[in-house]
Amino acid sequence: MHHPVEHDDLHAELARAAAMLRPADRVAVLTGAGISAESGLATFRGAGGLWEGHRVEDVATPWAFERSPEMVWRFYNARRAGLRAAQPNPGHLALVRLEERLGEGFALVTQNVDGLHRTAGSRHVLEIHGSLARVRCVGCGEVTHRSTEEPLPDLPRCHCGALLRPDVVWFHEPLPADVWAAAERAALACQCFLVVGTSAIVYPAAELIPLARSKGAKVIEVNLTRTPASTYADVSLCGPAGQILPELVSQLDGERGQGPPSPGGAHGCHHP
Ligand code: BJW
Ligand code: ZN
Repeated sequence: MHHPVEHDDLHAELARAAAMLRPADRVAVLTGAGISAESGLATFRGAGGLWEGHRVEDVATPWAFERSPEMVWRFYNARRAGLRAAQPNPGHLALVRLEERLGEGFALVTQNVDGLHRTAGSRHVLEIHGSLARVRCVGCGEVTHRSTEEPLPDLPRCHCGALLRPDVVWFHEPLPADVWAAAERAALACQCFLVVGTSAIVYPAAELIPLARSKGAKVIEVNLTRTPASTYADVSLCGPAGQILPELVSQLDGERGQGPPSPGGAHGCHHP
């Protein structure tokens, strides 16, 4: 279905966003599961957001792992397996181009544990919720790289005999202090803060948005729907990140891009 008015709106909003991004030489980006949706990876919330009938808040906790490490490992082994078929999409690649343009002035803070930003070629990536490609021993604390290409046992164990867990951040756990400190610095220092594909309800990640804004950064949001971050956004670009981000980054270089995203793809914001 064609919605010419909404497309004109999106086109005007894209131009406004590009005008905010173009003069900035320090840009920080916060991404969430939505940027990997077009790579075929499930998001946590919304349609299909349940896993074996559990909410993420019930699986991604230290207590779930104590009670049922088998259940928690089924969840993470399934996601590691899902990654084997997943490729970075044009949204990830557009952020690589943005970093190439900005160099040291670019920081990418991601809540995602899928590693797709690095696979795409992004360099300054801050993985504040950890990585599916690492395990950590609950006994001796050793952290080991375990490629997602390699299947793990149903209940993997450390050489010390204790259980291994995914090296990710569960609810009620602290974020890795050094990575989080760098994320805060990036949010405080940037002139433009781009928020992509996150429901913006998980803290402290969501705190970065008002933090950046409090220092005068322009906030640009890219999402299929409105979120709590929309309140802080100077521009909300409603549509799939894999279409919006390439268009936005192309406009920075003064390219015409490929015209407005195709009908049925990007369109007006849903109000959930
Ligand atoms: C598209 C799209 C397309 C779809 N294009 N868009 C302050 C206030 C209130 C609560 C708290 C607070 N501080 C702490 C809390 C508690 C808690 C919390 O935030 N709870 C909230 C739910 C209320 N936070 C914590 O517990 C944190 N820890 C902590 O604070 O510790 C304190 C402490 C200090 C000292 C000692 C001890 C403790 C930790 C939070 C960890 C979150 N972990 C998870 C799992 C990681 C591992 C894994 O991946 O399994 O992180 S939960 C899950 O949510 C995952 C995600 O990174 C995170 C955010 O989700 P995300 O990425 O936003 O995904 P979705 O699915 O929610 O949204 C997708 C979005 O994309 C949607 O908006 C779509 O519309 C959009 N979209 N397709 C563009 N194509
Ligand atoms: Zn160990």
